[in-house]
Amino acid sequence: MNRSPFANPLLAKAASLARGAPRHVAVIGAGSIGPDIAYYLKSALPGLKLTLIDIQQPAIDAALARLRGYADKAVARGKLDPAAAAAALDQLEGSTDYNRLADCDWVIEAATEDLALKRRIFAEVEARVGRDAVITSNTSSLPAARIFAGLQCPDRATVTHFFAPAWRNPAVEVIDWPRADPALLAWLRRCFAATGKLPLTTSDAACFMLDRVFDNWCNEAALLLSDASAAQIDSVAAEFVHAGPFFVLNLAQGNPIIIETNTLQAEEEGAHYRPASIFRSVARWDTVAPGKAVAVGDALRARIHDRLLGVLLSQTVDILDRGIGTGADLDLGCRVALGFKRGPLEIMREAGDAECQRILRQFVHDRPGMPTAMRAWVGYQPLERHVLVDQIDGVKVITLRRPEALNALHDQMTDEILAVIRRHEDDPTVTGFVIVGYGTKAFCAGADIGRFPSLLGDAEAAAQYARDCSRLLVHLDRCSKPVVAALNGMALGGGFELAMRCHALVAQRSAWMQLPEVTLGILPGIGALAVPYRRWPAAGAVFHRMLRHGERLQAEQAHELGIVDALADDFDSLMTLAVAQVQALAGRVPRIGDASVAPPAFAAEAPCSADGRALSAGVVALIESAVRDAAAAPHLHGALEIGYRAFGAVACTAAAREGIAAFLDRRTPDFGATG
Ligand code: DAK
Repeated sequence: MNRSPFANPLLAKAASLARGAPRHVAVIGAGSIGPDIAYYLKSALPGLKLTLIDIQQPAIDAALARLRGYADKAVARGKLDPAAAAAALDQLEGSTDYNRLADCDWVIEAATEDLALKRRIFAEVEARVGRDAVITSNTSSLPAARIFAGLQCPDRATVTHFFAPAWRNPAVEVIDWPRADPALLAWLRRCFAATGKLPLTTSDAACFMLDRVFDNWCNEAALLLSDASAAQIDSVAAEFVHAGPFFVLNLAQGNPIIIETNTLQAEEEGAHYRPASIFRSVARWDTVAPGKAVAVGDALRARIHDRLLGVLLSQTVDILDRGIGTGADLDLGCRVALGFKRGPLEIMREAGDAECQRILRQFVHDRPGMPTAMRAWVGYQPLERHVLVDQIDGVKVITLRRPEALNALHDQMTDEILAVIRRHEDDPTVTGFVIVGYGTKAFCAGADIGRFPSLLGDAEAAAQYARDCSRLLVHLDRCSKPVVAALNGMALGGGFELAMRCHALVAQRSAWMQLPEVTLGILPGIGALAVPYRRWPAAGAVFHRMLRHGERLQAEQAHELGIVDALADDFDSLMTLAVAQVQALAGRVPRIGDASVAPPAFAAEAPCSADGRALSAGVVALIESAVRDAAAAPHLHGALEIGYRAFGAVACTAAAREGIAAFLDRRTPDFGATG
């Protein structure tokens, strides 16, 4: 499984791939998912020519109207400007004529889940497209080996499994089946990652990785209906998922899908996968909406809980034992594509080994034939969940991967970065490290704001948390091997604080930096009050504005100020520069100076954000005094300590409570009454 040389798909350089960006894509099937795939592609690649093929003209007309509706809605909500919407709808056509495929470089089939139909379509496609055209099928269950058995050139074909709604849901499974050309897989993975998707490589098992989880989760829920109502089962499932299985089945009209996919699994792997017979007699489930619950007695709750967790554990160990996907991808995919609150391996870790083993033992007893663990329990946990690790020319590339939160840092991610550096620091074959963000939008959107509410109100605990969180940064201060930050997009708050402790920064021209903490009623507690003034004293006035007003700093200006060492036009050159910087710094890692510094005085200015919103005067005053005290401190350690304590102080303010709550409630904070 996964023959790609890189875990981060964007590290496969464009020039190394056999194909360039697609120019003409056809999507076959104007039903439910085809048009959504088309809209995703046209939004991400507006210059692309896209042809939607179907045998029914009314279906095509309805699909094109749907796409126009999406674009209109996005403009009305301010998510898309009218010019971008017009570009997304330009060069978009529908046709019932397969001859329109002739000059396509990629054909995506998204017809009904019917093996014979799909094979007929691919025969038609292959008769019309050129030898180099890529062919992919959007199926949630049918193995590539079956679908493409009749193709003359199967090496250019694979399954790309999208998730609803395909224009917005980033997950897409890319199936690595033996006959697919590895270069095709590398191209598809890069193409998806470069257009905002999250490609997850899986092997060619029936239902791949994520549908094995989803289908069996739903099937198990249906089997439990002999003991409990759909509403009770969904109420208990809320511990694990944002929406219960029956609610989702109603939403997706999913009963026939479970019948199909579980019948396929039963045919391939045994009768224990047979779909619950009730799926054939019920059209709509009587259940509760997410956030609502019905009463469930303790004994019944425990039984439902254990069966649902049982099927999740059973599928998880099976997926990992058979190498269908990786643990990190499974966790991420379950969160992003299936709406799980935590990935199954995270749930396993939190529940503890003994409890999980008890539940799995009971589950395979109740459901004979279902998979059980084939190796020691501890062996299932991945080394890293939130970072990817690659190697280029003796340099370890650490990719921050939390696409659902723009790569925001949390404790586990910080610990993983530190663990990777520690693991390779003494390895003579490793020259140093590059840290980069996953995707094209963000290096890192800062610290995970969801963590902050628990820090408010206790100055000592908040300051201690800041100290604890700084262990990675303090390690970088002393690290003997160079660590370079490659800013591939926005670097905000704690993400910029991480970058400023790296030994060099390189950035794409489109990248930008910001310290938005003051707009949240807090302050940056892990270095930004102290480090920039010691490291780039000439940029003191710029950092004052960033700290007090949350002003953005564009990569080009940061380069002029000497904060960013080199600029790149695109991701490939960024990585080349970053690796070269590591090599150039080997054996002469620069250190942040200890000596006190004299930053410029703060001008008397109203506390307001760069876009004119009123901020908290109290928080601005805390920032200014901490900057002055930290600059005067006789050594870096003391200056950092001032920042930790300032964070403790700000955590006890009404402004912090308001700012954090407003972000999490998705509203503008009102600092009018907070001081
Ligand atoms: N934390 C958690 N989730 C985040 C996030 C963050 N920092 N930034 C973005 N996200 C999530 C969004 O909530 C959204 O989730 P869903 O709504 O899809 O569930 C998803 O990422 C995509 O974001 P948007 O939909 O908002 O994307 P847009 O392109 O529209 O906007 C944005 C991008 C970056 C302008 C916007 O997301 C934004 O304003 N995000 C917040 C950025 C921010 O304020 N970051 C700084 C955080 S404060 C300390 C340690 C560290 C720190 C302080 C103390 N101690 C240990 C004491 C550091 C503090 C910070 O970093």
